[in-house]
Amino acid sequence: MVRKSLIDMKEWKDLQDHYAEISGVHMRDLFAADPGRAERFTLFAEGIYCDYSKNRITEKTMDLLCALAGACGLREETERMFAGARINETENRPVLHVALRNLGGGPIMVEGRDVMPDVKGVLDKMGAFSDKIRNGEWKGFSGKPIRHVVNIGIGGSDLGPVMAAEALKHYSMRDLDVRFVSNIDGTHIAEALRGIEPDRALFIIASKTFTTQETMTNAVTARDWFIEKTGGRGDVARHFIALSTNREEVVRFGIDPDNMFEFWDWVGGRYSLASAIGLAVMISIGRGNFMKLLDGYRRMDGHFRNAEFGRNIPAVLALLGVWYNNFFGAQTHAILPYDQYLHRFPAYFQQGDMESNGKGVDRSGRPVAWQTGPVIWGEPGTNGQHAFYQLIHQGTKMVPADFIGFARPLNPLGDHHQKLMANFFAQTQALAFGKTEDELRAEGVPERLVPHRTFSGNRPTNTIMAEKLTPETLGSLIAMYEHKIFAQGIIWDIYSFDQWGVELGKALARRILPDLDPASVPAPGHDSSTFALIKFYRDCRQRK
Ligand code: G6Q
Repeated sequence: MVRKSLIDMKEWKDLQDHYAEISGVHMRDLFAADPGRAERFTLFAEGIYCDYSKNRITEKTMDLLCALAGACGLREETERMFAGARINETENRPVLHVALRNLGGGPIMVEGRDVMPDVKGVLDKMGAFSDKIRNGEWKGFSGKPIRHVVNIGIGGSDLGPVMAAEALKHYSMRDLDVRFVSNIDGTHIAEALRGIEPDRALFIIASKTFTTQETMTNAVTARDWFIEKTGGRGDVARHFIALSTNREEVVRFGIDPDNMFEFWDWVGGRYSLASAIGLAVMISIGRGNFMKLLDGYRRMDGHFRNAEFGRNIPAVLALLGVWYNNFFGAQTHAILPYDQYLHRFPAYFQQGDMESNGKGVDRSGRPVAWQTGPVIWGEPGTNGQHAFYQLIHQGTKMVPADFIGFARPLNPLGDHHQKLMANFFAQTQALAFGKTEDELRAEGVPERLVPHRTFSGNRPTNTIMAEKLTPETLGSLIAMYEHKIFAQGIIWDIYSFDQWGVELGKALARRILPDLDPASVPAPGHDSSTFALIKFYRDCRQRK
């Protein structure tokens, strides 16, 4: 179905008109005029408290945005996703990460077959395996239990497990040492292998395709290291397992197919944490906690599927993102967790969002005439406050931001948490309300410093809170962002579940690789810059 161009929709034009009315309005005035504003613009669902009152919106804005979501078919497209339709049309696949957490739910059909028994079967297998690693029943070749778990993967097969292992470290089995290797740069694996006892190591080769250059190179290096360190006595099959969809390649690598944990082509890499790709996390936090994580996801899936747009946290966050991205011209969006355990959360959704919605043509293949996904970035608070927040407060760019925080600390130490949260609340307050020239003068600030110390305010933020960072909360937060990304993709009329943009660089790297061999004659056809760079590299390498 060819959809009407987004910018030709009546709902879009209504928003343009509304933008003209509201762009000069200050949040200070919106708050002053409406004592019920915070309550009006706060949602609470599945343990997630989402205050979006500090945005440049009125009720009319939200009504118009929700009307846009309706006109773009968000409800229908959501149902198509949950029903297993092939909504990833450029790869001709369904998009069913929601099936991975549909535990206790009904059947989900792909090509007339319920996928839930397979999902549960793999989860049971993961559970049994992680129990054995954790209780020491699974022994290395020398008879000792496993102590080091090294996950080798990249992109979607790395960022999620790293993020979740860090986020849930508090719940982890501390005497298991879980490490992650992703980069093709040999430094990554060289450092990751330091101090590992080979007879107590488990290598998890996490690759959906089992052909990814980085992962397979690192896997072969790990296998060579293992064989060398064990003097050939080590049993690769006891120390290497695979998370993959590609049985043939897994077997070719020397992994026992019984130790392959399967997932399916309807699980996109960046949406695969809840699949077998999460095994390192399950080993670290245990089967029970992993199931709680899935339950948090499931609850947010249900909320997104069923709540009306105006009461729907992922939909509201998506619509606010569209509001700033497409009407205010904001180029970026910051994710700012006030929790050290979430330090990889922005990086995880940097991929989740930018690989999904960094697209330049609509679903019919026409170049889009509107902005699509923003640049996603962020760091934990309060560190960021002492680094880049200056620009968010006083720079010339609008940077809409999500502030994420928790009421209860996992490490209650003195007054750390009270101070952390005081900063958390203060930042969104400062961004919304700023500080006026009059206020500065009343404080006796010298006139020449007044412009420098003025804060314009009116800078939008969402405050997302939960009682405590638990596996359930993390699952709900992840699903919240996943569905936000999906909803924005539908509104922008783009395919969010392919990633053709990463292919060209990979293909060119394959072509360049033989040219780096000093004995080779570089293939013709490189541009003059690339040719000169390769020459410089080869010359440096040939110097004694
Ligand atoms: C994610 C992408 C990409 C992918 C990696 C690893 O959505 O598809 O980041 O996850 O390229 O792929 P493999 O798991 O196949 O090694």
